[in-house]
Amino acid sequence: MMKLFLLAALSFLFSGIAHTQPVSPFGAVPSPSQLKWHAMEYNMFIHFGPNTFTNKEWGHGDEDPNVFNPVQLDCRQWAATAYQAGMKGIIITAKHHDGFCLWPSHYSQHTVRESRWKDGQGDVLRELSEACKEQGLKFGVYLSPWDRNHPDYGTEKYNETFVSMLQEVLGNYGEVFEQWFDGANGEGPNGKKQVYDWKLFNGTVLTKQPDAIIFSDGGPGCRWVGNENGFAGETNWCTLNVNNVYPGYPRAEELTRGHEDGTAWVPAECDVSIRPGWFYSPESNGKVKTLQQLIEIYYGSIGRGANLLLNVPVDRRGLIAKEDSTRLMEFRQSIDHSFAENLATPARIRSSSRNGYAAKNLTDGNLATSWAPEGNKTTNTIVLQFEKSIEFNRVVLQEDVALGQRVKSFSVEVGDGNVFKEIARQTTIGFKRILRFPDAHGSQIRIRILEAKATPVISEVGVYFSD
Ligand code: FUL
Ligand code: CA
Repeated sequence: MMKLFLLAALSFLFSGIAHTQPVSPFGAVPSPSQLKWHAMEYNMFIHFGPNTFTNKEWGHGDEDPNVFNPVQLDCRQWAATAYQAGMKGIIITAKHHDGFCLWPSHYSQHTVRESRWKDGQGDVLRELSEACKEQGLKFGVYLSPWDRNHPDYGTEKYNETFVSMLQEVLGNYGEVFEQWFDGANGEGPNGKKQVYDWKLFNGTVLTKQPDAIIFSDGGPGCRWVGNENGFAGETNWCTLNVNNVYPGYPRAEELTRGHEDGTAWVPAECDVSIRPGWFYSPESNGKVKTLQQLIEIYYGSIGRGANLLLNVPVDRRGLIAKEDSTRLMEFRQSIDHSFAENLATPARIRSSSRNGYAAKNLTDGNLATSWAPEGNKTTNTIVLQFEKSIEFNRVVLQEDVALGQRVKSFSVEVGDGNVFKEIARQTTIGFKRILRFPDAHGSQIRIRILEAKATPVISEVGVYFSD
C-alpha cells in the first residue's frame, strides 16, 4: 500500500516537472561568444597610422615610414578614456589600406620598425594590448586585406603573406575579441586584382583565437551595418543568409536590416567616427560630433539591437585629443542619467506565463532569466501595474536571443484602469530595443506582442524617465 502511494506521489511529481518544458531554440541562434559580444554593446575603434600625420584617409602606401612619429604616445590614456566612456573593448587599425603595420611584422618592410618612432623599437599592438588588459578592456584588431604597399599584393603569394600577418597579430598579443576585415578596395578597373582566400583567412583567425568574432560585410561573427553613419535599420534581424553575402557585397542596404529567416546568426555592428574622417586631422578639431548627434547614434544603433563601434582617432602626439574625450564623457553622463532608474522594478506584472518563465524574470536585471507565455502562443500581453501614476518616456525590451530572434512587431500602451492608449509601436526587438516617445503618464503600461515567429521569450523590460 505504502509502495503504491509512493509511486503515485512520484508520478505526480514527474508530471509536474513534465509541464516545465524549456522553450526550444528557434531558427539560427548565437554562439556563446556572440552572446558575450552582444553584451559588450559599445566599443572603441581607433584609426591610427601614417594617415594621422599626412591628412589622408586612404594613404597610397608610398609614404615615408618616418612620418609616423607619435612622440607622446600613451596607450594607457586611450584605454582609460575608453573605460571611462563606458566602452568594453578597443579595436585598432593594425594595418590600414596603406599597408603600414603598427607592429614590427616579419612579413613587411613598411612597419613601425622602419619609422623613427622609438628608434624603430616600438610596437603599438604590444602597448595597446597591455593597456587594455590593465584596464579590463577587450582588445581587437582591424587588418585591411587591401594593401597598397605590399609587393606581393595582386599575386597568389599575398594570401599566404596576409595569413602570416594574421598569425602575428592573433598569436602574440593575448586574447583578441574581434577580428575586423574591411571590405574596401579602391584599385579600380585597371588596378591590381587580388582574389582573397576568405576560407583560409577565417580559418586562421579561428585557429588562433577560437572565441574571436569575425567582422566583415557578411560575418561570420558579426556584419557591417551597411552604412558608416551609426544607424541600424528600424527593423533589424540578427540573422543573415550568409551564402549570398560576401565582403564587398553591393546591396549594402540589406545589411542594415538583416535577413528575416536568415540561415546564420550574424548581428549588425554600427561603425561610425566621432569626427568627419576616420583618421585624425588638425582641421577636424572643431568638427567632433555634438552630444545630440551621439545620442541619436546611440538610439539608432544600441537602441535597435546593434553594437556601436565608435571611432576615436588618436592624434599626432599619440593621444586622444581633449575635444573627443570631453564629448565622450558628456555622452556617457547623458546616457547614464537617462537610464539611471528602472521604474519597472517595483511594478506588479500581470501576464500568462509558462512554467519556469515567470513574469518576475522580466525585471530581475538578469539576462539569463526570461518570461514566456503559456502554451505556444505567438501573441501576448504584459501589463505592468504601478502603485500610483508614473511619468516615463523610454521603454527598453530585450529578447532572450540565446533562443533565437522571434518578435516581428509589438506596441506599448499606457493606461489608468481599463482604458489603454497606444504610445509606440515597433517591429523587431532582438538583443535590445529602446523606444523613445513624448512624456507619458499612467499607472499601467501594457506591452503587446503583436506578431512573432514563435513563442516570444523576453529577458528584460525597462521603463525610464529621461529629463
Ligand atoms: C572603410 C575604409 O575604407 C575606411 O578607411 C575605414 O577604415 C572604414 C572603417 O572602413 O571601408
Ligand atoms: Ca531577466
